[in-house]
Amino acid sequence: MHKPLIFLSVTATLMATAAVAQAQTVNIYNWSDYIAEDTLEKFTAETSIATNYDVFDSNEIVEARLLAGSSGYDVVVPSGFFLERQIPIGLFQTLDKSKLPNIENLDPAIMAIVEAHDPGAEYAVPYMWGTTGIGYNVGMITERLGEDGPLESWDLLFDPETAAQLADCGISVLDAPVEMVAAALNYLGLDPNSEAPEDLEQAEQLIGSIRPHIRSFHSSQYISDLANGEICLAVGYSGDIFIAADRAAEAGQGVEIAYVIPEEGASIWFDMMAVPADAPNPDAAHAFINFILEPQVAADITNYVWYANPNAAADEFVDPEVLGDPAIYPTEEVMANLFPLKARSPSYDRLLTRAWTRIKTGV
Ligand code: SPD
Repeated sequence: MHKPLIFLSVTATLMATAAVAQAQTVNIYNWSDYIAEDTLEKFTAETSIATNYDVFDSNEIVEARLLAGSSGYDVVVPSGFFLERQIPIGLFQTLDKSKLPNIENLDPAIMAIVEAHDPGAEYAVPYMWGTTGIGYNVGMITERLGEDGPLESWDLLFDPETAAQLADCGISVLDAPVEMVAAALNYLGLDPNSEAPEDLEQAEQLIGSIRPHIRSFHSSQYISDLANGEICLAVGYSGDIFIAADRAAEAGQGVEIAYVIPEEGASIWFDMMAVPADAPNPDAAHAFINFILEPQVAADITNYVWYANPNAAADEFVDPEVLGDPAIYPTEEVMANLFPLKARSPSYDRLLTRAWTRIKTGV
């Protein structure tokens, strides 16, 4: 039996609308272990925009992709101190704030800090933020250093005698030259953002002095290595260490992981959502960014990855235990001990890259 013509026409229209909606895809390039399990699914359910989600674990990688051009990404999430130097060379397009009504949820105090990277939030808005400190295996470290070990200090890493005592259980540091050198400069009492070649030389010497005790340079592997007891100390990103601690606790093998912002201070950073100048689908990019700025969405991510979000309206949905943890949401006192990282100049970058290669290769 033939269907009535009107029925066929309505069906065809509905199918065409669904096809257009489905045809929209947003291509996202974000840090690994940095989103809740259901964030993308919920975004697609709410907007009918599909997602293509890739991950990276270093600012250098995302910068290289952007500089090569035609990355194919609609949303990328570099840290503020990289974004700051990527804006003037035209890597991003300005945000259309009329498509970001949820921007009003952002915390003015955080916006005042990221202003240094992108005045007026013309190109980017913050995604999550955190600190770079030390994660350690409580049992393994106290077994080697006793109860009086320098558990609150960068001595754990930068004091050659202490590092030597930990070498057998495994020390991992970030493969992130800016951050590792900044930590070393700060430990030496120098400006962590210094670009003076003689300061870099001192930092190189310091890291060189503990180089024989470092097992690996990696910026994401330490999560599972810490959780599995493969290493006992990692310089890492705050939330990543908490993820490791959570996985270790879930495994129930008695591995306890702690995160410390050392008393000498640590870097604080803000990862920023931006739209590449040649993004294939800027509309979908704005829809995604606006979705992340929803209070419940931001809180769900924080509750899953243990990084602070910049969304003031999200606080009521964040687990009180997370919100009240000064290692995730630093108190003013902790905050006073944190130093923001600044953009590096290209000429300093060349020196830094060479120094970092020498450090890693041990020559
Ligand atoms: N697994 C998520 C890691 C996020 C780290 N952000 C990088 C900050 C660089 N300082």
